[in-house]
Amino acid sequence: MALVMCLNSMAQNLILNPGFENDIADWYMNIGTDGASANYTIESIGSPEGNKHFKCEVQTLGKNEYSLQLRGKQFAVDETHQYRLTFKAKSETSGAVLKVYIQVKKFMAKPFTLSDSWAVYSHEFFPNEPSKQIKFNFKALANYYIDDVTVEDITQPVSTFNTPPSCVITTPHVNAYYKTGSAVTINAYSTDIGGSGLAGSVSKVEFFIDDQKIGESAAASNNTYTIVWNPNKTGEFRITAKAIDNLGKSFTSAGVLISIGTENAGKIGLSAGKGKYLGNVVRNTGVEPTFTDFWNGVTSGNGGKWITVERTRDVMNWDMADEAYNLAKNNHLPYRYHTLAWGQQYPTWITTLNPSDFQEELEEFIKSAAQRYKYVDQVDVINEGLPGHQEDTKYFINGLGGAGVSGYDWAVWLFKKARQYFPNSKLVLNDFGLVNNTSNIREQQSLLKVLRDSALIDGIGAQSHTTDLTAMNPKDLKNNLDLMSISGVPIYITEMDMQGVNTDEESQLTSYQNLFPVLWEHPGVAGITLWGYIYGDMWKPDAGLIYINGTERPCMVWLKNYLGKQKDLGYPLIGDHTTSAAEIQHVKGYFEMYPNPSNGELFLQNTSANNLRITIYDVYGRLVDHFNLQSNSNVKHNLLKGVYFVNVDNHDTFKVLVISTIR
Ligand SMILES: [Ca+2]
Ligand SMILES: [Ca+2]
Ligand SMILES: [Ca+2]
Repeated sequence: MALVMCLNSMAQNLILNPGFENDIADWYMNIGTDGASANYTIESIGSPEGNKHFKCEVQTLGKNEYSLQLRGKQFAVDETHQYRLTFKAKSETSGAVLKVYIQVKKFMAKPFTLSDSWAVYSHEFFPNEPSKQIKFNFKALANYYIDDVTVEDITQPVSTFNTPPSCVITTPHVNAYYKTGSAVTINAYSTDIGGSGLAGSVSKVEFFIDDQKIGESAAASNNTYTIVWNPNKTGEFRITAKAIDNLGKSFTSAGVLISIGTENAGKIGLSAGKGKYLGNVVRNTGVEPTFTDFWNGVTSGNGGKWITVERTRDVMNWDMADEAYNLAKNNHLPYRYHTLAWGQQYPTWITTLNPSDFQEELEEFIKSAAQRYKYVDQVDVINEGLPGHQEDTKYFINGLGGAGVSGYDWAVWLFKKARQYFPNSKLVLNDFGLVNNTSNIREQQSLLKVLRDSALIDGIGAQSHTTDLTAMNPKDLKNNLDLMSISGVPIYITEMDMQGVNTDEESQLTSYQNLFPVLWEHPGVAGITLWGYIYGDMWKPDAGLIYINGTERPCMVWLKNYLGKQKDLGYPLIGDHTTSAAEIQHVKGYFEMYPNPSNGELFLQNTSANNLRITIYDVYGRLVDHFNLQSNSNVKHNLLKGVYFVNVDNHDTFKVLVISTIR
């Protein structure tokens, strides 16, 4: 990006009389009428800037933190710009807190703990109102000294660079399976925002099967372009989508490998047919027997981490990752690879490598993972790379070229290698502290911009563990998801767990009821992965949804009910059923049986005005049960794993598949 117009090279200080050189002009000193008292003076010895500085000698504190306050004049700001407040200060009482309000009406504040010698303090912010005002609050019984107050617009210069459009196929997922004759709905999320260039628009998205164009769409709903493909042959196919922006620049999505066959497709997980996957994690203890009763996406919690795979240099161990991957592969579920680069769980031998050896080893790890796992829907390329999150991210930063010209050369290296070796996977930047923290989102977006400019990013991974999520209010969560969406790529909720604010069933249920729908229904969220579900046997033990004996916690009962009520879109993880389309129609006329396949609990519902005689047989024709089902009523029946035939009124017989039984 050589062509950069330096619009902001002459940043202007928005504070009048910023260094108190005109004494107290343009500043107002407040002393509350609640008993607070202080001496406000201008001193002219020892100023860090110019010849004068401000001093507040606190004598008595008031009731409120704003009882003793120095405030400047209001100044206008652009709410889309970023600003930086800096000032010099000290207090003879080291550790005294100076709290600064940056607000006229809408609350914004930052406390600073002062040292006993002059130092520079700074804080960056995005205004949440059209005018701002700086207000220093003196909160301790101490002397405070202030000088050189500055607020500057630090918004990055506008670039003439045209960022390519994003394009991410959100459904079907990699490894999806359809029975011939089923329609395949292809959704591509595409925008022309989120890069360092000016925002543009998407003119159209073209769709391809094995590089043959099958159609295009110029109309988006919530940034999603859709076509329906009716495959007329069996086999494996590679779907891609190509977005073209208003200036003619294009980008072709990562591929999506799907297969079409003659066997029936499974209907797996609570969200089958409900438009998005709801996945879970396979822990070190292996695949939970009930996993596919509930979940239709898979991540290995630890198996894919570099330390697990290559604890000893060049000795690869994929056992744990294989187990999770095979669960996904065999059931046609989306698989998330977690993770290529994490500054916490990495082999210790990498810390002593020189950059060239480090790059060779890391590339070998990435290549090996990609070669071993063909059907990976998403890759967490970097995990927890935000500044301050994992100190040892430094090994990756130093080993991969540091910040460099882009500011993120090390990260760009990783995403380029991931793109090269995983051409059929979405590349995701994963971190915690996003759903609940706008500054972290902004920070992440400075890297996302660089990746968007190079078309290297397909998703924002927001971990959403209980510590971030459970106590949030729905409005803040919605706002933060909206903010994430301005990066122009889908959001993947990657490690969700919630234990409730009181760590009990009731508050957990409240958290689920308040927050899960915000995540699920947000148009920018492409899918959700939970981080465990068995109570006591997960990273956050109290965040479980089911007790070890199979009893569901209230949030699980609610979750099933909530998802059950969502509109049926025919994807994901649904294709044909164990009954034919004609049978289903007939069934629905007077009798319903669900879920099918079942996890052992089968609901039989008589929707007719007459009582029905129900008889259940197993595959050998042996009678399993028989009973009367009253008009307009339903019963829950428990069955062991197997295939059964349910006969209604000695007339219609329906097949039900029980794929496992609740323990
Ligand atoms: Ca001064
Ligand atoms: Ca563009
Ligand atoms: Ca190696």
